[in-house]
Amino acid sequence: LPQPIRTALISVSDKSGLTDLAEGLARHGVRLLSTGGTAKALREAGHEVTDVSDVTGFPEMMDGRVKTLHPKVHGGLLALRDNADHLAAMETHGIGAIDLLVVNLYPFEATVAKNAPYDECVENIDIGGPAMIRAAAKNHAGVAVVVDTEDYAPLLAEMDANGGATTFGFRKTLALTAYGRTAAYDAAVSNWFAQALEEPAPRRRAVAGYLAQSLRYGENPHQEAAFYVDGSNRPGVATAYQLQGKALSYNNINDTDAAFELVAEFAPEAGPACAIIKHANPCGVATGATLAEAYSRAFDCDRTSAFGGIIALNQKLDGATAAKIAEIFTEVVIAPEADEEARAVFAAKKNLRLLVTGGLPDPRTAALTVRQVAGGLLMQGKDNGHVGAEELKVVTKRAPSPEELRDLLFAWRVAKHVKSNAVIYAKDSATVGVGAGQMSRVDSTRIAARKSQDMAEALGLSAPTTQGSVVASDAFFPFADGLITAAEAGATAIIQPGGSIRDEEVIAAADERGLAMVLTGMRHFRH
Ligand code: 93A
Repeated sequence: LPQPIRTALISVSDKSGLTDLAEGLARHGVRLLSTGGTAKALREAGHEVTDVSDVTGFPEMMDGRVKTLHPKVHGGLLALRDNADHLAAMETHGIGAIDLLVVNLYPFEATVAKNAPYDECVENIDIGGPAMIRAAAKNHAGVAVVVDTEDYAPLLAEMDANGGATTFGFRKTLALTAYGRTAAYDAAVSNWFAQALEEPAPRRRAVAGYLAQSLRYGENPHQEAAFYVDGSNRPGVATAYQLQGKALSYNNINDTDAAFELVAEFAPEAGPACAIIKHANPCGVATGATLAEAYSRAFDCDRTSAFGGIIALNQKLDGATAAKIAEIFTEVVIAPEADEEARAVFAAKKNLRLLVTGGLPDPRTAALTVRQVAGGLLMQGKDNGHVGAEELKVVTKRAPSPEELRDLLFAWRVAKHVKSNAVIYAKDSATVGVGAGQMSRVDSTRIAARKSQDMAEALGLSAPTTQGSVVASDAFFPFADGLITAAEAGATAIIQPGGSIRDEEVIAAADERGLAMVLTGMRHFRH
């Protein structure tokens, strides 16, 4: 049955759209109750308002921590309209029914995002707001609850269509939105504690988010999709701003994230680096004397796959690099910044999306990753593992040369961002072959070598680019076959975790061929 709205309680931090809403409600003769700041704003706009403190008989106190937490408010929201006991209790205690609740919460997420001090974040944890929202949503049989300024117009349209009342279906949808909001809000608070404690706490914290962007479709056009923000953005974790190009798709966001996380492994102070991503795997990663050179070298790893790719850079995008990138079709370019010249070059490429982030995420920070499985979510701490040169264990007769060591560490960083089974060939701090996502390690080893051979032919080189390369394997070689394939392709050194029961066999195969091999003791599965 449509429920008429006679009394509304409005308590909003975000005052946008407030006067339009009040005018719409006034048209239907709705009586307004409000908290301090909201009541003031409404009066200034010429509306008649009753202060909640006049309803409760208590002033707002303790810096506003207690303003609506009172039986006269919660009774008015929770009482069942068709229950004789509830109506009698209202009568006895002088509680008036509240038919509409409009609340938007203290801006906790925005306060955290602007890097506010600890105490300010704590003060922005709204208590009374969520309590009212949850009460009103529970009582959706009789009460409408609005938590988003976007819902003001639909609410007024609903009331216009129903003579000042709302329908049950509409109130149910509002309740769905309301609990989604309070869940996301509490998840943001929980995430913030996890950050403050510098632990990802996958066993303890809540996971939820709020809608940031509706997407045209998901991985495929017949799949619905949306992008949710979980409120975990924090200093040191970059957020992207799109400077140009059409809206990002589901796959774009996924691939761009993979690209930027990978390039962030290369600190800008250590020199320019570039990663090119296709289907969430790199098809080229390189450093260079200039950013343009880093891009060219990354491009040369696999020019075929780079077409329509996502490019991530670890330094400010300049005009020369932009001009090189613009030579082929690219979906997205992401960089910490982009100079005027680069922006001008891309301005001519209407479809290319350019994103700037203001910085690079720190690959060592603790964070949480979430993946959905049937009936639940799998959570784990993000793979922020890192292995330095001093932690490597040389297991072969020959130790790697300084150049080999540099390339081994380079390849190892890349391996972490390649789907398992991951095998990466690298030379002079650039990938020359990437084997990703195969069900057997030896296949990844073969595919990467094969791709590099194709590339050498395409570039008109006399020797395969794997000649004199090094190889990283994200997990141990279960048999010697993968290592032998790599050696036959021209690799001279290997980095891998070790730990196979056949390690000795693998080490012997390396020694026989004069290869240097180091063990990391840490693996980088990515499934
Ligand atoms: O500090 S609170 O958690 N205590 C309360 O009792 C309470 N009631 C409403 N914050 C409370 N609110 C929040 O105040 C609302 O959720 C809203 O965000 C804000 C509106 O305050 P004002 O009308 O004074 O601007």
